[in-house]
Amino acid sequence: MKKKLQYVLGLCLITIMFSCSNSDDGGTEQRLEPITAAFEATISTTDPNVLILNNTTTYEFDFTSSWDYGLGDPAVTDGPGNEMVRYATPGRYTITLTVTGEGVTDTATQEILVDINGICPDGVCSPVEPEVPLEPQVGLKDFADFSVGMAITLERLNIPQHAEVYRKDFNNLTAEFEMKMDIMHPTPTTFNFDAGDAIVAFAEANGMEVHGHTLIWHNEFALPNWVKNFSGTDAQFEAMVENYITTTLQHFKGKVRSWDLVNEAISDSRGNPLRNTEGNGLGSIFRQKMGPDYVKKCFQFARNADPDVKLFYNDYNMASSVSKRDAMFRLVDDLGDLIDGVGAQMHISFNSPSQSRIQQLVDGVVSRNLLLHFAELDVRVNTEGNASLAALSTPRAEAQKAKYKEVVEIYNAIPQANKFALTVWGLRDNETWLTDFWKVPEFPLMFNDNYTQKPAYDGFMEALTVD
Ligand code: 9MR
Repeated sequence: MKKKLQYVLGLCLITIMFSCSNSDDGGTEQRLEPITAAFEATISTTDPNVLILNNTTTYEFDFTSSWDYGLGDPAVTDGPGNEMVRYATPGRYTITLTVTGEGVTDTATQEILVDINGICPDGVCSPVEPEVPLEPQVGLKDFADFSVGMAITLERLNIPQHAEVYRKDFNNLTAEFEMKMDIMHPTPTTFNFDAGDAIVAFAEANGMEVHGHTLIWHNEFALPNWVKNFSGTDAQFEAMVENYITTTLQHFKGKVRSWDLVNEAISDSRGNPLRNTEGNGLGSIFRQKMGPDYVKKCFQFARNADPDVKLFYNDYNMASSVSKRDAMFRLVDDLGDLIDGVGAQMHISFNSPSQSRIQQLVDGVVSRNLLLHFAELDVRVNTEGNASLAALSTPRAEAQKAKYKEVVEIYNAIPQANKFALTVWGLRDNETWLTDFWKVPEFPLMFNDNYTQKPAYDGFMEALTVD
């Protein structure tokens, strides 16, 4: 997103060395010395995402100048004074200054890189520097013999208090939305891995893993419009999906150790068939265009692209619904060696599903020698749907703690060979997706809005540390 800033006064600038190249230096015989475009670019010291552009072109006659900031917008006329342009999103941008004088046009260009710290000085991005705490911070991850995961957004990685807790307690990151199809394959001819790359950079700088989520998901919030309204043949659709899976997996090869390759393919309706043509956003364009074997096809494409990455099928309500669980196992059994693990989303409530139902699901995964990911854990407390619930009561907080503890105990007890990760779906209660979804207040996570730990956190910790 471009934001041209209006403030000019009082800025102190760090000059950085950007060299500008000319596309045409003449060489033919001309009566006049041709105009030569030139500009300087400096990073603002008050906002590391702002670039200050100074058109330094000089010419003895009148001339016009315009900028293309590389943000996908039309070129703009150079105004008086410096131009201040904000590059909010990590990526690679080419800035072009075009000048025209006495019928001759010349351009100067500069490429810049932007990461989660802002514009990279000299085009060199540095990994995010961990804020080294005075004393080593010990958290959940230090007591677990499996990865302790957290759902993050790129924006929150940049908030220091968030980053501090992430580093203390978690060692596996799942992007809440930045590694879905609408972001990674925004148009038929383009891919955009900038946000995913920035998340990987944060993880690498902090000794964390990244769990990729999610490549194939029917959900309208994760699909680009061009896929929803795909205009080609079914064969073209399938070729597009193969190319998407291949390109994405190869891009993140060696950096993202696991992927939810297919997400929520199974319908909640009677018999739990694959989602297909049902309306209200519940159907799957992938099933419609690629046929009943589409899940297997996708796993095969992925396996071809990267034989080493861990591939998961991820879905919800598989502990609470026996029929859905069984449908999932039929799907998974059919995949054979193509699949490494099952992601069991744990969007649960303080009182449901029961310990034994969760255990049955776990036993089914373990008996198949698959990895188990307890994914997307959050524990609802406002199951009554109380629209004016202002805070979590002590008894309900204790019940929630007990459920967290139960879930972690179940997970911790599985054989080491089946352990993979247990991922919590958000840090603070005020950032849960559930409030939007249920339209009532919710408090399903382990941290309060002020980053203090809730009893739920103690429940997680006790399951790891108390015999
Ligand atoms: O929590 C996620 C929310 O921030 C996103 O806007 C949304 C659409 O991308 O996805 C939410 O996460 C979903 C997850 O990817 C799959 N299982 C259900 C989760 C809640 O909708």
